[in-house]
Amino acid sequence: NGVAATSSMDVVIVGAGFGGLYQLHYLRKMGYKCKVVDNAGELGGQVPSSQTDWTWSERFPSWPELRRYFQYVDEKLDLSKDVQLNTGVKSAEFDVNSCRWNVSLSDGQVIDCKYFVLCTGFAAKSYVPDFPGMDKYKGIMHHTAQYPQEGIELEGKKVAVIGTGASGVQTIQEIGPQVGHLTVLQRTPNLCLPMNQHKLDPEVEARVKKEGGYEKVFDYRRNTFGGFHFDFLEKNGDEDTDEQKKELYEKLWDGGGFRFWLATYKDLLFDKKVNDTAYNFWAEKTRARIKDPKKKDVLAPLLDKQPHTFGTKRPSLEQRYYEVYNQDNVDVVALKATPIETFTEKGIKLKDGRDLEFDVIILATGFDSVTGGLVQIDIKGTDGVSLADKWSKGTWTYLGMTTANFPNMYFLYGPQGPTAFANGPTIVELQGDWIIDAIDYCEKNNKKTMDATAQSEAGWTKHVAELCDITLFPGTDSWYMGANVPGKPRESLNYAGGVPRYVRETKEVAEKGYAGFNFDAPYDTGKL
Ligand code: NA7
Repeated sequence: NGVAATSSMDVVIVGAGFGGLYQLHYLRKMGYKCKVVDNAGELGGQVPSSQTDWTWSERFPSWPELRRYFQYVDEKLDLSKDVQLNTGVKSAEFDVNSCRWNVSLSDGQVIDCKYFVLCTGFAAKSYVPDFPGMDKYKGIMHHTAQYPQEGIELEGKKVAVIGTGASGVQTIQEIGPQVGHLTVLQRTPNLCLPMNQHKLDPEVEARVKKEGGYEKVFDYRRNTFGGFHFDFLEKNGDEDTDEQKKELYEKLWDGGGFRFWLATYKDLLFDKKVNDTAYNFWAEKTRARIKDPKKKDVLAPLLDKQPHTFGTKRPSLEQRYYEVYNQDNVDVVALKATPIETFTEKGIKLKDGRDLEFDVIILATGFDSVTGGLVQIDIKGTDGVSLADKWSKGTWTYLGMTTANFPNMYFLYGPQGPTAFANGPTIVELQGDWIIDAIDYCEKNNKKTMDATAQSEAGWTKHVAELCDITLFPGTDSWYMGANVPGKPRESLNYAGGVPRYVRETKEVAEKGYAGFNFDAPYDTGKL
């Protein structure tokens, strides 16, 4: 629309995490001219995947190891030459005349491209609550997503952490042993599970690789509910006696990671009574680790005071989280009983009159998850309506990868896909392949545009809601339901049907010649 493009591409990809780099690698291999842009100063961002000639040293790798992995993949696949870092997308507009996207970057460049692929991840926009008096505070304050890379000297300091999601838990267990005094301000306890972190034996890893073990795992993952290398059992909770349940729970607990959540009875997330047995087991295990009876009740309440149904918020994986609270210099404030009255120049005043002073406040308050990263970019479709406006009262997608009136635009790891209940790399590969195939289909068949119909996105949106409504998820306030950010529409942001069903449904659409999409639809060019 009269915008002078400074360069022309087949595909612009937003985000240089695993999702974006996957798109770049395969689309480029197929001959498409691609460019990746990312706000960040280095590649990375999401969890790694299947570069099988890399040897991981730990079950859950640290950031330095992830960074080395990305450097390795970058060198091997020569990715960086098509990646522009430290650059954001300011806006993107679909030109109905040329049927191409004009993508405006923060450095002033405008790229015109046929396909616009958003791989921003589900946590691209951080969320900071509007606490009273926040601007009065004169000390050091950071959201976890903007925490300085070089770190902050915390030894001997009085520190507050607000929020106990995955970021809060990780922060608390890391800094607890370093700081002078730590106050955790917790609104809702996190039903954390043992990470069971351990070193990987390079010899064992080498053998597994040689025997094709990695490929087997990658194949298997596509057939499990969460895209992990384990799955729900074939039985419901009431098929087992209490003793059998206990035995199973012990086994899952020892296995660590998400097993206790996603490798258990298949009705855990459907039947509250079965769920309660898991909650009780969790509470017993966790309470045993906390010495102070008051802290016990705040961090791991008994069932009659349970904060939410087990597993309806993402349980975080912890290593020594609960032991940190056994230190004398660590306090926890239950914000529901004792809310924040105001921030002050030196710290935080609570409603019970306590005036706490802090050198550092860490806001582990999460993200405007799943949709926030997409709608914060000013994207305008065929009718000039922005994505933010289109989704202001609720999210509409087809297959969790496209949305009507935004032709040739795809997103992955976003709303209405199996994003939050599932393993990131699995989803990024499955959706990534689907998007790559769709682009290739358009090119091979000389299609100028591919756009979801209003009807098909209405059908998918209803389907996603129905899949969620029969589970226990809607009963809990969580970012899965858009309920963590005041004013955000409450809806299922995630596809709760599991990975295999999602794969089947999306594949079927492709096999039917991309049923539910309009190709080369005429747009109102405003010329009549
Ligand atoms: P999360 O998991 O959304 O956690 C945010 C935390 O911040 C959570 O404990 C919230 O309590 C708390 N929070 C949010 N708003 C407030 C206010 N107003 N007052 C007090 N506390 C508040 O974000 P993370 O960054 O930890 O993790 C994001 C995901 O990344 C995670 O799920 C993993 O998949 C990886 P609440 O529970 O809402 O009461």
